Amino acid sequence: MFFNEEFETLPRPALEALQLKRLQAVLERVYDNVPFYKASFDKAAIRPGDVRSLDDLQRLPFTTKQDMRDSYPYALFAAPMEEIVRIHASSGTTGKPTVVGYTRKDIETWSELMARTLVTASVHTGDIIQNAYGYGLFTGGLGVHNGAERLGASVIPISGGNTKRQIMIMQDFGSTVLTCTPSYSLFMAEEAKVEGVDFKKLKLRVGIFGAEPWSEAMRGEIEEKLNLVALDIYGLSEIMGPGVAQECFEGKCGLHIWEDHFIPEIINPVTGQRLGEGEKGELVVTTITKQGIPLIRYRTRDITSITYEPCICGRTHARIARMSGRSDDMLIIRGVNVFPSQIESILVGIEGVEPHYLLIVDRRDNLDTLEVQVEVDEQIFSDEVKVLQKLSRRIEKEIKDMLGVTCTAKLVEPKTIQRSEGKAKRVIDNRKL
Ligand code: DLL
Repeated sequence: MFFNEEFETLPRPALEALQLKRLQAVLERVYDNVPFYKASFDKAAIRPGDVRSLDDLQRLPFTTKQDMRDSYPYALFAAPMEEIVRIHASSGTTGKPTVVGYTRKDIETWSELMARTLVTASVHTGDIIQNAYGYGLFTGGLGVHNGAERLGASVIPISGGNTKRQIMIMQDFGSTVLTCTPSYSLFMAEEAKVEGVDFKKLKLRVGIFGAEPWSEAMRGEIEEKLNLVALDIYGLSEIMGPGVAQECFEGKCGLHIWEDHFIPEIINPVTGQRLGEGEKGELVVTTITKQGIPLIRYRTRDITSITYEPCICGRTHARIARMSGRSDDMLIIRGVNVFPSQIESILVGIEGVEPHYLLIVDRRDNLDTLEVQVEVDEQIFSDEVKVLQKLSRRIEKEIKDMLGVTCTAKLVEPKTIQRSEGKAKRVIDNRKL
């Protein structure tokens, strides 16, 4: 099933020709309209006209989150304010948010790409989408919403939060599709259990989960608890919002990144050199159709790899692997690089351990320490101390064996780790304080 078959299945030579044409146009646009780009291209001694092939893209400088912060709020906009019809922002962990603006055409493109994304996840007219991504400055709610309307599916704009009402609505309205963060879906499952609601009796068939890192193990857990097919959706406000890349229902193996609008590259985050197919590194994206705030070689900080192998769904667009973390979320504990998602995979694989955890990093006597707080199920928690100790030792050993990092595991009572209705907070790093 396609939303726009012609573009979703463009043979690679045609896709690349289109990319080059669009790239050249966007470079002219930013050079003429955004002083930041004029300065950065001039500094690199490159003019838009010098880019004659897709390979030439590598000669252009990167754009970073810091560049966006320095341009707060509007200095990177390439369209006059009279043409901007929507403004979103993503709240950073520190300081001011990152601001993005959309022209009317940008909103149309986003809606079209989000509709394509939903169809890629098997959504069709007649489906009832319970959209529990937050509505507001965050792009999740409105992004999915516009795509659902563009597609012609029924969308329930419930937004995040009020979990009891979510459960009621999914039963009474017969929601067939759930869209929210993966952590929130598990919170809903918990709440539903307390209320005696059986997901097997609900109509939900597919969940489109993203906006935060999650693991393959967590997918298994969600699919079992919510009785649906869980698919991964990727996006970021700087580039557009949700709908930059989507895992297809048929293949369920990597996320198609919409290459007729975005050019992906994978780079070594330290050297900035481009990496080859299959190699893991930082995703860099160039937007080639955006008007409001086009970004050239934007460093997402997200770690993944890319493949151009054909996919059984028939789409020709490259696939990026599930994000394994962010280069800036990567914890370095006594010199060992660890992503929270790696710890999550280990925890979810251990019986009796619930997928709710918190990593607390500290420094004592100049040595880093890692405490892994994780919930265990009711039954284990009421077991004797010996059983609990054995489980803690097992978690510590598995983390040590698989990741090479020493930690202490602290088993906590069910439902004591703070739940999130949006993006989950998994790490408290006290070293920075
Ligand atoms: O999270 C957009 C979005 C909304 C995506 C709804 C998917 C669904 P931001 O708030 O700007 O935008 O956060 C973007 O979230 O750079 C990643 O680090 C992370 N992220 C998004 N999707 C995934 C995913 C939205 N599927 C940042 N897996 C990105 C892992 C993800 N991380």
